[in-house]
Amino acid sequence: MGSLFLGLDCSTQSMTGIIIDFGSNKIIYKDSINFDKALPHYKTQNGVIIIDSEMVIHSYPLMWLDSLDLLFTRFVQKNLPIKDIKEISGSGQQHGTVYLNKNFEKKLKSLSSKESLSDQLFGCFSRKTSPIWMDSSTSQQCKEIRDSLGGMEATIKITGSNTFERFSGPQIRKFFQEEPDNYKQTKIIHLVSSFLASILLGQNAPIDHGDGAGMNLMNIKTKEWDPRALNATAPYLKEKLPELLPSFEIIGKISRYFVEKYGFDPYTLVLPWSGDNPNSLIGVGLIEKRKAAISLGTSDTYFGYLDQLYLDYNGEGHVFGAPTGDYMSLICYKNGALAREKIKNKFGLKWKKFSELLTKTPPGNQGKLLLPYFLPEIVPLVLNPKVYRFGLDEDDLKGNIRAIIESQFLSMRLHSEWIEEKPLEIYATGGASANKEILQVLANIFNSKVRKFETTDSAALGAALRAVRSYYDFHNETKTWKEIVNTFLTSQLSDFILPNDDYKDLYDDMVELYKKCEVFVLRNGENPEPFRQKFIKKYFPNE
Ligand code: XUL
Repeated sequence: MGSLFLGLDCSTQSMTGIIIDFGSNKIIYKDSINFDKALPHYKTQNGVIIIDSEMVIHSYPLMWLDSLDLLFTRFVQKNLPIKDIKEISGSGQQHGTVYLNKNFEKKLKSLSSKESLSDQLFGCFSRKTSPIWMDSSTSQQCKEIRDSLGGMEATIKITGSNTFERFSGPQIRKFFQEEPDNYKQTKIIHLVSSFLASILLGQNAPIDHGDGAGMNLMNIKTKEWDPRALNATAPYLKEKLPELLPSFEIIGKISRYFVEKYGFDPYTLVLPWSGDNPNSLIGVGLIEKRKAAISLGTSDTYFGYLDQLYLDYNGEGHVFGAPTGDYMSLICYKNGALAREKIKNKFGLKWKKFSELLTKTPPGNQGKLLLPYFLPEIVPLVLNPKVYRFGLDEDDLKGNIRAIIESQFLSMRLHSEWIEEKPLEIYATGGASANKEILQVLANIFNSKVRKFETTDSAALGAALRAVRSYYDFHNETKTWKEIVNTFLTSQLSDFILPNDDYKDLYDDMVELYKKCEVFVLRNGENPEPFRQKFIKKYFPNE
């Protein structure tokens, strides 16, 4: 042993750490601190606090700090070779912002290993909670910023995305408008990723180009803060933002706090953290075109690697920086794991039974369909959550199980059409990717091969692999991304799930049906019922 790398991931519901040994291509340790369970005094539900209905959703930066201390305490208890860790990087849920006052950096530089991070940094916040990606309360600010930038197309051209409620810029504007004094007291605004990188480093860390692109503040071409976007958002904003940096540039060595408290080597290098999706791109080895990944976590995301900038002028998708220095495309759904759980829990099922029942209904679900807006949705934009059912009874156990899974993948297929290239292969990751039955539905709907990995924590793994790449680069021993992901991930691969060609036409038609239902409900389109009846007649003539 000797070349160990640590990848951390502060996701919506937990803090995960993965230590890999690049010499032997093995994950030597993996652990996760679940916020609700391990830190119950914060009273979060699924890692978040609902401040106002389902629109204002925040979390506690202090809780993330406690989880980091807790994770490293476990490393010590397990006698892990912490000293052999050469470099650390991390991953954060994207878009969330952390607001810090003038005490932050001073305190960070003088942390005592005798006390916890949260006790020492308690007084350093100009806002106690952080709005996170699930927050949908900034429609007004989105409009104001978009108008000021010259409309949707101009906004997409400048920042890589239309303005979105969860993006950091609109969230910062809302804070400035609603709490001007606290905004004034704010010395620095971090993303979840750069906040935690700062903690490891002991001083303010930069925001990387991957996560920076999810703010509506970074110019997607120059990868610098865009003065027009800054002006449209809040005054004196540039002074309050860290610098932007490529995600592969090492930013320094680990802070003394972690050396003294947990036994890290003082020469352990730190790489900028990035967002969970850019990290996952590497964690599943997506470094070439014609492949896509689907992450089935708290949020469901569909993303792919882009070798050049390619924008979605429909305004639903995003372009972020990729850790390779290129770009990535992404669409994001809020009704991911929590929507699947709503159906599972409604019928009091365990996942095993849920999967078993999923195989008991035919693809196409006899024309039964639902639109799964249990929570406000991002794609398509739905601010008033409601579940719409077509030919499906609310109490139909098996029908609802298939309907929720089919609806999620039909929506992904429909709304990823802007990426133009049909993926030849889809890499699946995130908690629900452990479920083969769900992945079979995915393979059939996209008519594409699906690759399932042994580890579902691609964000933490991606962070560790990014650390590998930059470490060797730093030591003038360049390894290509291909070499790194192929060497490491080949040993992690588990299964291929093949599509069943018999269902190709059925799902081609069902995407159309799904689209009609969506347009009917959300945009006053024509009634989809005649089309649905035709679909039933064609594929389920005996019903
Ligand atoms: C991506 C997004 C989510 C969060 C949380 O744009 O909002 O995927 O990163 O996972």
